[in-house]
Amino acid sequence: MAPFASSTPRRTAAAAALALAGLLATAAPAATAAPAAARTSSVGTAAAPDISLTAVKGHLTQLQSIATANGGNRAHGRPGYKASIDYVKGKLDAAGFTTTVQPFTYNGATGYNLIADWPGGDTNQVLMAGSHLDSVTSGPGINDNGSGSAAVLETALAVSRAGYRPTKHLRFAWWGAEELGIIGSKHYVANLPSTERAKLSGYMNFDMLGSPNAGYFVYDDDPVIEKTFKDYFAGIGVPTEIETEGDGRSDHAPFMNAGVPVGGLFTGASRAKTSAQAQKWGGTAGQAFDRCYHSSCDTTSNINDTALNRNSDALAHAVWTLSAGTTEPPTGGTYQNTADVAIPDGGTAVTSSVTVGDRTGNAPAALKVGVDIVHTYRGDLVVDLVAPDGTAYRLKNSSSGDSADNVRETYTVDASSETANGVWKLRVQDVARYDTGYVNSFSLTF
Ligand code: DTR
Ligand code: ZN
Ligand code: ZN
Repeated sequence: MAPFASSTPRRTAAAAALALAGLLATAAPAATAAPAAARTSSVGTAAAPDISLTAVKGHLTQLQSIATANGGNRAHGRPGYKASIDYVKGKLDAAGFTTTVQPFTYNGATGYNLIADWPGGDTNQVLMAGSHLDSVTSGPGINDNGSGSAAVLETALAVSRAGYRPTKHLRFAWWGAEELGIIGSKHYVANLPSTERAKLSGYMNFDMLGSPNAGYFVYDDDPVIEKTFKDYFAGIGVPTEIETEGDGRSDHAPFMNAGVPVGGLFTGASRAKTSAQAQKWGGTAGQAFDRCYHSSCDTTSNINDTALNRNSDALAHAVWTLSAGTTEPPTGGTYQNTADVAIPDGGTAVTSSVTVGDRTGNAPAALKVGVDIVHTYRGDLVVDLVAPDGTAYRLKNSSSGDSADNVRETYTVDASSETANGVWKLRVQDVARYDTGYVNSFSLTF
């Protein structure tokens, strides 16, 4: 199915592609590693390797030890932060990355960003993945944000181990002083010449990936990056929600404000998990996603292994997928809704809708209907397209013998008797008991 755009029902014009270009970081390098040795390598493919949870947690153990040896934290301006930078940089230098330490000053203290470029790839299309490495002063910051930093680090090391040669140029980043107001990433973006900034094909942010009472939140910003993450989680049968704690609350904000396509993942902070979320994800309703948020108890014991594992693999999937080539958004008129809609088991029908408002005349004789339903027994499902005037077009009948999972199809419907503009609905009903699922996305292409 072609990549889609838009996480809310809206038309995607033939928007600018993700593919733009970039050069190495322009900060005055405090130190750089030797260029990568020649390697046997895999040419850009979209199949990311599994990211080892053990390896990611090994980095967390190191960050914990650093905090313990440096007053209990890894905060901006404290020795624990620079020691964290040195740890991450050492791993990347040994793996063949070209690293740059970008110093900045805030609150009278020197902070550092660490930028790691993977040699090769088209430097006119730079895909970035980043996380803040600093903690608050009150604790070691293992979930916030050792988890994101360790997952980004291990993914970068996996790129090196694979000798991966992506079409795009890969750049990884660890930011300083996020906890004081997203200071490090703001400094990086502000000091990146506009010609370099325009070459960033996307920035993905990973801040808190292992919250003990985890939720699975996907940033609702660039639609192509969002769909890459949503498809990954749908593929492992994990429903996601869009991240709503606030667009400006982490290091993707300065990139977004500069017009760079952004996305990311988040497992939740101080907000309490609702009962509906607990039903969907497990965990405890009424309890914060991370009860140790910004506290001294944010240690290596404050990690949900399953959440960290899933998010680390989703991170790698996005790096591989989005760097393997130019991701062209769909041309023509594609309208899509990616909001998850739970389908009651053996219950009433539910709908996902898209509103078309900028077309003229009737719909085409070959209207493409993209259906993505995650379900454990697709034979239970009856699926219809309902036109704005209420006319129903049967896309799929129930079939008791079809026990396979999921409905991921593009149907072609002769909708030439229907006016194009209006609210189109995908109607789904589960007509038999004991299997469950949800609508992951619905799209129309005219
Ligand atoms: N500001 C982050 C935690 C945080 C809160 N809401 C969001 C939304 C998206 C990413 C991160 C966050 C911090 O304390 O580091
Ligand atoms: Zn924080
Ligand atoms: Zn954070």
